[in-house]
Amino acid sequence: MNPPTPEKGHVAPYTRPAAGWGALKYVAINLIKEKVAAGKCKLLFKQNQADGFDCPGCAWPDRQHASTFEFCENGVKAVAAEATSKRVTPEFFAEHTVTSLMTQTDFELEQHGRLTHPMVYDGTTDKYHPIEWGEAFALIGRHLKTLDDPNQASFYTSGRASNEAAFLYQLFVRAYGTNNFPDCSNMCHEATSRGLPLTVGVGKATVVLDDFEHADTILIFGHNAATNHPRMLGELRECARRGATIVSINPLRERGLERFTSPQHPVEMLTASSTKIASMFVQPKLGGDFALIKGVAKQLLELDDAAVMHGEARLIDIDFVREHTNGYEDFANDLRAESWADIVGESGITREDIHALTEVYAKGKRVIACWGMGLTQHKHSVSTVQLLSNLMMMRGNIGREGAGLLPVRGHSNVQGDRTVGIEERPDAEFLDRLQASFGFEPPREHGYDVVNTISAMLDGKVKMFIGLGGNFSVATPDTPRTSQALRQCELTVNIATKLNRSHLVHGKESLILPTLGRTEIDLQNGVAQGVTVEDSVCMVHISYGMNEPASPHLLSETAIVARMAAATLGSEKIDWLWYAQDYSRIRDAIEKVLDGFDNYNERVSIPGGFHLTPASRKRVWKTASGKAEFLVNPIDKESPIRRAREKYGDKLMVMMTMRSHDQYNTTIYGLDDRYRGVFGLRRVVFINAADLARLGFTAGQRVDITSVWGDAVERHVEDFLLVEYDIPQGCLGAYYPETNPLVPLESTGDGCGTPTSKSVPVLLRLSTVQPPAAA
Ligand SMILES: Nc1nc2c(c(=O)[nH]1)N[C@H]1C(S)=C(S)[C@@H](COP(=O)(O)OP(=O)(O)OC[C@H]3O[C@@H](n4cnc5c(=O)[nH]c(N)nc54)[C@H](O)[C@@H]3O)O[C@H]1N2
Ligand SMILES: Nc1nc2c(c(=O)[nH]1)N[C@H]1C(S)=C(S)[C@@H](COP(=O)(O)OP(=O)(O)OC[C@H]3O[C@@H](n4cnc5c(=O)[nH]c(N)nc54)[C@H](O)[C@@H]3O)O[C@H]1N2
Ligand SMILES: [Mo]
Repeated sequence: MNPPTPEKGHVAPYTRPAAGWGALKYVAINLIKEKVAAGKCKLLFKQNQADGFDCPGCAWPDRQHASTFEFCENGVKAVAAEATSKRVTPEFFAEHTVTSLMTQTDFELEQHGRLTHPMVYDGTTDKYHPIEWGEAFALIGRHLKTLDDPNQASFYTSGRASNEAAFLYQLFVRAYGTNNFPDCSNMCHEATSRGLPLTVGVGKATVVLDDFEHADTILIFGHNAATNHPRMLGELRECARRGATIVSINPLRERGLERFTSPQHPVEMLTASSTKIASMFVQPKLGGDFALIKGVAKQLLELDDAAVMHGEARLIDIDFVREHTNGYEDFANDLRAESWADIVGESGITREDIHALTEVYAKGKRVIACWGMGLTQHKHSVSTVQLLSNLMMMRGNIGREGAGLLPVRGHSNVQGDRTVGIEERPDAEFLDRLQASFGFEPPREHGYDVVNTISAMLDGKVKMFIGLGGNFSVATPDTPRTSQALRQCELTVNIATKLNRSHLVHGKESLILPTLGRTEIDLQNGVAQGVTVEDSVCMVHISYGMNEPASPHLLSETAIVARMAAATLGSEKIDWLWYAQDYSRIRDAIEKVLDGFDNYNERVSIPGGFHLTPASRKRVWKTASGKAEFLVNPIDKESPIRRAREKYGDKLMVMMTMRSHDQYNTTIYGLDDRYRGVFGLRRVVFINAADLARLGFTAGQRVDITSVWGDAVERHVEDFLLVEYDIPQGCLGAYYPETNPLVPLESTGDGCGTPTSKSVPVLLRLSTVQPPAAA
């Protein structure tokens, strides 16, 4: 993990609207800092265009790929980071031991630039040395072939991998014999992917972008759009200007949802005007959404009861409920029995405010509910997502124009990767079809997810790790234990564009395999290949790289996967290299195995691609009963947070770990979190003024943070600056990944296995680390 280096920054409230000139300035700074060659700047304007590449930034959809350049500060950062002219060469590795690189921060590691050669670790020199590609694949094949059991290897995927690379990867891994597919989704929207199928049948969005043009009410739960999906603000701006009601349900009043100056609108830029986005802010306690949504549902029911009594129009869409759903009576009875005291106590929202939110919801004729990590990284995330879905079902807000569910996905192809088979719990039908198409018996036993992979490594059950992208050692919880787990492996392999800490926290043997980014031209047999992704609203589109590759030695992810497979399994049964020579062959194979991909090659060649329409959008319910299900879940009185509170009283604080404005997950671009008014600092902890007073601290003091999970493992991080902030009492905010050492591996969401990184029980004490000398 990062050594605590003295940080010299400052805190100053941000008073301007989100985006606008502030964002433009940052774009220019990024391009200069990354030394992006002038010719490449024009490529930024090809982002998400009909003939351009798909932004590797996030999974937010775009309008038909045909609008004028959709400006997005963080998309530009992602592209600039990939297009940087800085290089991590064999000479760089010759100059640095791995031990010395470990002392650098994640920010510093990121600054070295793009990897250029395949490298192998040499324990005698503690350095990485160049290796020929062929030798690297042979080493992987040798290791995989000598394991006693295929389940001793685990195969990670980060959500940038294309459908083509991911499909071939899962084919290789299943032909090899395991379902060990940990992926970033396990730490991200897993609660959505596990929760929604049980209520509406499919774990995906039921809306498309056009629905925003018809919605009159938009509920945004636990999602920081201005930073993490900036293009979404453009959509919200249009909604706000049309008069739609936008509600932010978030412990923080995130700046971007207050006011927004659209970089797409010159008049707004020139006149320094802005659009007010959210008209209502509801600030629940961390993890309080379940109780809050239950309160809204209960209130809605009470209002509906009153309407029935007075012979007025009902608030429940009873036709929808009767025709399309199951379990409504049990659900309603549970709501009636729920105590208001528990609802108010657990949510941190007053009865009046719950009433006000219910009125807004009930007034909406077409409501979209969006959510992000604020809902999915808690113990009760699966039931929270289901409850939200039930609330939407009460008013028939699913499967009609302008209304529906929208889980806002993170990585640009995290959803597509799951669709094409990156799934540790594959369904039988998918495996049957793989078997029929490829003639091997795929393993049926479920595999390890992220957390189980780490535990299995610690237990010596997993000995080999391959990462298709990502930064496993840093993105995962319980950092020191995860590091230990990786170090115990026989071989770790990372397929990556840039150097990161997971390359340094390695197994006994280790490979770094450098790959093309999505913005780069991918030639196979002299023909440029496109790759496809699925965005947050299930649109599948193709993307062609436009930049020269960062090094002539790079291979594409698809080629790397094919060559690993050939070196391990041979090419008699499946001709791996044939697939990698022409990606349209992989798309044909996907079409055979999966529904919805008919004429895949033809349909992705149309600008904008095609919609992989989920059945729930058409009010077809792929549940066991064939109906949408109202599910009953209680407010949990046995949570680890409650137990910790009983033990530590009001000293116990609950901490969320979240993103600052200048990072992409574990990639730290800079040290500012502009909209939250933090500059040059990352080791900060946001705290309410009343808590500061109550705990006897003052803003500006430095604290050490200890997590109190209740096992024998000691978890703390040191030297964090207290920043007074508008955050509910008892709650803290700090940045990921610096605080990942505090997230216990065993603390996962019920029914999804996601680390509970938005509700960590912690204690604060004044830091024992000496403050840095005054500058
Ligand atoms: N620039 C940039 N873009 C990104 C990323 C990035 O790191 N940088 N990451 C990508 C990825 S993989 C993902 S998953 C997404 C993440 O995008 P987000 O889902 O926005 O993720 P976080 O930054 O973790 O922020 C979570 C938000 O949830 C709120 N929150 C925390 N706890 C609770 C709670 O209990 N209830 C409610 N209602 N709200 C809560 C926080 O205050 C914060 O506003 O963004 C994607 N896009
Ligand atoms: N405490 C805490 N932990 C969290 C979260 C949190 O909110 N709090 N969020 C979780 C979430 S939502 C997610 S999605 C995960 C993210 O986990 P990961 O997906 O594992 O992490 P990233 O930081 O996105 O991975 C960045 C690395 O990917 C590599 N890379 C970039 N582009 C490419 C490419 O095109 N191909 C290949 N092969 N490699 C590439 C680069 O080497 C870069 O260093 O973290 C999770 N961890
Ligand atoms: Mo994510």
